Amino acid sequence: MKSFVDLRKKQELPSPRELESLTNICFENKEVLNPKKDAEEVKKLFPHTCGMPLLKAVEKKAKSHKALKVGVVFSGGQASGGHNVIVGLHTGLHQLHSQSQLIGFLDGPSGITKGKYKELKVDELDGYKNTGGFNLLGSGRDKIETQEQLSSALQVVKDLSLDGLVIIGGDDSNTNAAVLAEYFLSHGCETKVVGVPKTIDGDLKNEWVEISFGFDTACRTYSEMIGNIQRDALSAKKYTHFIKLMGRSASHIALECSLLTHPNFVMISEEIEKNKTSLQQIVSELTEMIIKRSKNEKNYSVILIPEGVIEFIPEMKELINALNKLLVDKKILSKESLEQSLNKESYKTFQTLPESIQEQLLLDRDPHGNVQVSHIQTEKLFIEMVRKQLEIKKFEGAFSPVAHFFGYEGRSGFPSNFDAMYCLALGKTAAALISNGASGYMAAIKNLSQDVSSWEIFGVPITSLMNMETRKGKSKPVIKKALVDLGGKAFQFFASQRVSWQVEDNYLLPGPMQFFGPPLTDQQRSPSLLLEK
Ligand code: FBP
Repeated sequence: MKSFVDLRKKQELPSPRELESLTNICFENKEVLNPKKDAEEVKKLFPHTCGMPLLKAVEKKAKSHKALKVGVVFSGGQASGGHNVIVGLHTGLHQLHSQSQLIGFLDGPSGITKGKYKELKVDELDGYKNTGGFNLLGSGRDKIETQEQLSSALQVVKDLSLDGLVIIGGDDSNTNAAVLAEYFLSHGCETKVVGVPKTIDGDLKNEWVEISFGFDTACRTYSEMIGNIQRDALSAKKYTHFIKLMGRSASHIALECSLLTHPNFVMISEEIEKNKTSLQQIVSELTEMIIKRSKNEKNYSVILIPEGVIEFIPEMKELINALNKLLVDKKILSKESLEQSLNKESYKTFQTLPESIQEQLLLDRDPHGNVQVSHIQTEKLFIEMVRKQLEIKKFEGAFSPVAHFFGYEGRSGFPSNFDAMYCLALGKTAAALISNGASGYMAAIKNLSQDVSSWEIFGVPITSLMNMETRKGKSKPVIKKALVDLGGKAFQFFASQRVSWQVEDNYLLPGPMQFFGPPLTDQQRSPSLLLEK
């Protein structure tokens, strides 16, 4: 008997009509796309790649193509579907010419600068089709930005005579793709650089990129677990579940999971920031809900907390910024020295926090100088603060909190059918863009809420998605992170429902993802993608 894994690896999924054979498509120039903000500054930094046209794939009579040699790299956190991007890229390159070669750089962008790579052949790739994770090549969070790194990358792609380089990554990695494309062009290097939009966080999205790959799988994985917990809560009727969900900044994952599961309480960081809601206000709202439910004999609830929420709570943001600055200035941070180093307000905020959270805030930062939000136990912070508040209110009901963190388990599972099809198509689009000589472009597919046969294939100039932002004290060109749009249809729908979710139990239990059989209608597309279209 064949195992699930064997069947899944062999499963054929439909492809957009235009990508059935890459010998039959070319790209038509559409309107020139300039950055919507800071166009002049971006143009100065990207003289060769700013002001390029949008490219749209159109069918044409088949013609012969030359063999291509292309490199590919994973950059940043895992997201399900990455292996299919590589399978799609390999398939596309081989449709163009049977002698094409695909080179995989190992362990992320440092694999490019250090020249660590392996050739990817069909036999090996067959074992990775429709699987999650990035273990075919490994990944990393290094950037290629110093002069030394840029010139090493140039030397490596020249030594390998690469026609193209595909960078599979999020906003920062695609910014890096644009930097490399510009650098290669300004040094007379023929290697075309193309980016592919990846991140479970869902914050790489815009007019052209409707969704990043990995988001759908991550949200369905978390939602299955949330649904299971909801059923457990309904059965045992005794626990209050505080579930922190991954998503470094934006709350797209929390919003999507709430649309899929209808929990009792959901924090949306962007709304907290807009309304300047304080930590104490959030705690009071939660406490009120717990008391109200307890009066209705519901000593259980399910609460979703986005990973990045503390950086959106005004007084916490101020405190974190002050601590970050002290760390950048290399001031040694001990709890004892903080009274002198922080202003009065921030010190007061710090003191209201449970000891374990105080310690986590003083821990080391990531390589970009950010607090490692996935390491801060926000779920425990809320539990402690709600417990205190309930004591103050002399609550007589039962409060038995359980803390959960759903994060890494959502990034490397078998991709949903949507992510699997989307990624194969993104890989083929990247191959087609390189074969058409495009550099500094991101592979983009529109019409994703529709049937695959009507998906539309584009190349979007990455510079058109950029603006200038201050990073580590310096003004830098970057792709703007897309936060939850509070005026958007997905958030508005959620906002219209959430009050009833607090009191009644409208839990949805989505169950596990389905991979075989007729598509289940509720699993075909992400609810926020459908609502926003
Ligand atoms: P990417 O933006 O690189 O896709 O990664 C997102 C993410 O999964 C966040 O949700 C999370 O905060 C972070 O990575 C965790 O990073 P790490 O894997 O370095 O612990």
